[in-house]
Amino acid sequence: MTAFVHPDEVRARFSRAMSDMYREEVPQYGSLIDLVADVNTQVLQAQPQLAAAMQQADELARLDVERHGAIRVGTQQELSTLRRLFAVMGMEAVGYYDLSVAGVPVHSTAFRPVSTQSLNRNPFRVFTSLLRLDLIADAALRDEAAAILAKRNIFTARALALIAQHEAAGGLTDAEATEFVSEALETFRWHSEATVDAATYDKLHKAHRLIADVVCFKGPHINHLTPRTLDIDAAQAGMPRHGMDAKDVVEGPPRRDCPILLRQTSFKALQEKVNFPGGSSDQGTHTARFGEIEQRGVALTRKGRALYDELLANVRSMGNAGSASANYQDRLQMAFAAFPDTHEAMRKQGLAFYRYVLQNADADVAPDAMADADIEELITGGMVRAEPIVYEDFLPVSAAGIFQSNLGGEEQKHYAANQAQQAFEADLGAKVHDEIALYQSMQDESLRAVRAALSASAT
Ligand code: OOG
Ligand code: NI
Repeated sequence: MTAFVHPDEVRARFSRAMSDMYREEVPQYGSLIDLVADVNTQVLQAQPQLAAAMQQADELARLDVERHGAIRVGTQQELSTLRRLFAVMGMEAVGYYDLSVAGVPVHSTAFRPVSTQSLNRNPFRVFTSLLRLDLIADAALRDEAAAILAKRNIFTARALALIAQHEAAGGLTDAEATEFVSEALETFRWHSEATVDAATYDKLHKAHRLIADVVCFKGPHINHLTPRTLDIDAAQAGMPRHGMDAKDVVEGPPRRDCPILLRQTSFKALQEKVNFPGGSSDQGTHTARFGEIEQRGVALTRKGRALYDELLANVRSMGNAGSASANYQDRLQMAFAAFPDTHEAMRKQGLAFYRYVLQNADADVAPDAMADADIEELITGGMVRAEPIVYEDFLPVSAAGIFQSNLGGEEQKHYAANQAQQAFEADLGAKVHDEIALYQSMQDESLRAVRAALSASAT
């Protein structure tokens, strides 16, 4: 029997290779990684309790390899093949994000590992957007874009063969996995030569900058990678000192004692030279690639998420100014005073998800009493601890903010709210996981394990 490389290992290799490639393509990303590493070291030194908690939750080891990336594709064929490619690395489509409301003609999902064990080994995720040509008003332009996209093939022949091999055999050998990583990498590489002439590029660019980005190049270049920081405000403040043009505001919830969901910011996309084919002397520039940082907190239940959405909407609708207005962070802070900021309160009010861990099975309580004790009693009694479950997904309003500040333009396009999850899933060739259901089952599973261990020790 041939031994297959575990998909988690293929993903870890791939994420490392992507990071190395992007560091070469966009040197500022390397500076960002260094900055984040410094900030994280300082936080862990200053907060030994946090360091211990992360150690205990098995999260410390993944901190340095933690990152996500993003790509944008143009066709059903590209999206469904990506699903098969990411499956080789144990990554599945989680969540549906409609960004048309925010003026970006795409809808998206995130490919990521789903089990706790796989997330702890390597949480690499790829936010993947599909261009919605149906939102382009001009029919001739829509057809032209579709015709250009129909001609390209974003995967190498060998990558396609290895995907098929993985599906047929159920895994890849070490040599195949190595080859797969380097072949898959080709899909995400930057190509400075456009596939269309300058006039076509300009026309598509005028329709929407994002359309040009998706349609005019050989492949879906990785447009950013994002390490995880333990203090996003410190990292944001450090960016200008390291020569980075930081985005104005941090997206997501405000700074809190107990972080929730996801906070994100980026250095703005760089202007890069573009050449046009056929020996044309035309030169242009293209703005697409940037670096981002994120700070992750506890995953919220549907109830917690509804409260988050409500508070955020309140802040953003004040004076209808969105996140661009002055005092945004202050107003955010004020509005979120209504969101409990201790883990105990969030847990008791059912706002966030926790993993229950038996920590002291032979405590001073009669075992049969423990077996049916209320979970809160067990926590108070010190037999069980509740660890926050990290939010592994994305936030549509934040993602829109990241898109907007990196498309390089001031203009805002408006599309009507246009959820099309079923059409997206048809193009993907699979249903996306409901992210909240995944957290719920992690929490339930941990409770079941605690109960099982207690009743085993009671007999
Ligand atoms: C994706 C932007 C969204 C995030 O972290 O929310 C994103 C893109 O620009 O393609 O990456
Ligand atoms: Ni991102």
